[in-house]
Amino acid sequence: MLTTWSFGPVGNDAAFPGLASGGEALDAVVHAATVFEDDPSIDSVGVGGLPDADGVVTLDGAIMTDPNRCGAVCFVNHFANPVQIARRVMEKTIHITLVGDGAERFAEREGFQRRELLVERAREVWMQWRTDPSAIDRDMYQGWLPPINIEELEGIDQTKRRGGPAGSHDTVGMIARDVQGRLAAACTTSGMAFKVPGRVGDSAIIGQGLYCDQEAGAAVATGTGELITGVNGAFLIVELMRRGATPEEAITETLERVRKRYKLVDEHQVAFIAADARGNWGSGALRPGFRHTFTDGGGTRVEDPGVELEE
Ligand code: SD4
Repeated sequence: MLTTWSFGPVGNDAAFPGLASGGEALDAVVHAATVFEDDPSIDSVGVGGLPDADGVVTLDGAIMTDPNRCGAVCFVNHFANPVQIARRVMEKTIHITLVGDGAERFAEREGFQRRELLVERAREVWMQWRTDPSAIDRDMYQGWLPPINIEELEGIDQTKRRGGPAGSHDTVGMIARDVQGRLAAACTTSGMAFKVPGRVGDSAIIGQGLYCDQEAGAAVATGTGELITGVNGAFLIVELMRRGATPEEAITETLERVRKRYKLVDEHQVAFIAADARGNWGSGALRPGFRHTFTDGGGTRVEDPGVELEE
């Protein structure tokens, strides 16, 4: 199992025993995603996620094993486990993506329980942001605290330290490979903190935040969604692997595309994890600060990525 960020052990360690005893990769990524989503101390997914500019927490999540086997939900704000709901969309409907009110009514019909997603700590951070955005500890949230509008983006001090620190929390993406060699990918997020209400990022869009094809491999993204969307990041990585690139080569080329095509500011970060169909895997980030969590029979390790494009 390969998971984005350094808080990966809590999900990997819960899901890996099932994988090791012959369970399906798909079950493992759903299990891990649920653990992250239910943990209120992780402020970028599920319960405890930071809200949008209006103080409302909205979640996006998706799951995928193959082009004809994927599901997603976006803009869910009364249910804590978007990846589980995405799996139901995949298994029980002819559709791939449900959003907003329709996704919530579907979840309700499927028996999911409504839950309050905004926890006190997240509400306090939001209040602080609303009162004085400059008082937010940008070091802590660097990498995913967005410039909200073009004016702010233009005003950002380009000399500030770039990228997110090792401890920063972010969207959780997971790739699992089971004993039969089947791959599955999942991605779950509360999106950018204090985003413009209605904004949906890359995480639950098939091809952008995640992609999986048993013939080629899987990739999952984290970071500033707007930079990932425009290059179809996860899809691009899988297609490069299909043509023979290693996971690290495919990630490097995709990160270079992002760097070339966007005007990057201090807050921007993009990172990917990827695995090919043969079981090779890798990770990479635009800037320092990203770490992945890898679990196999030898245990769980939180490690620096193989690629960091910028110092
Ligand atoms: C998004 N990629 O909504 C997600 C969130 C994230 O760094 O990973 N932020 O843009």
